[in-house]
Amino acid sequence: MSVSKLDDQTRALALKELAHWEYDSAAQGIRRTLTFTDFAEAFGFMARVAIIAEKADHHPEWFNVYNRVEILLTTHDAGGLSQRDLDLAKAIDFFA
Ligand code: H2B
Repeated sequence: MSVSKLDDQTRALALKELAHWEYDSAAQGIRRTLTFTDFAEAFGFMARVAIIAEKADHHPEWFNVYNRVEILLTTHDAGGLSQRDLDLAKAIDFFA
């Protein structure tokens, strides 16, 4: 399925709904950092996100140290932010 990069106006509008995320223009994606009580909580969250990411065939770039998870969502196939990233961000917010 083809997916296109969102234009600036659509992106700005969409980001108003995603309060925890900020746009990183250098990375062409959106970022959120989450902090959990410990590694087990952080990894449990990552496991839940991994299952939906795999089902959607859309995967986060992320980095974990102990209780912290840093996430970047971008669509490689589109060269920037797409609707798939917004959908995954909403799902991540649900688990956070
Ligand atoms: N994840 C992300 N974040 N961007 C993509 O463009 C992407 C992906 N493409 N997961 C998918 C997999 C693609 O490589 C496969 C072949 O569908």
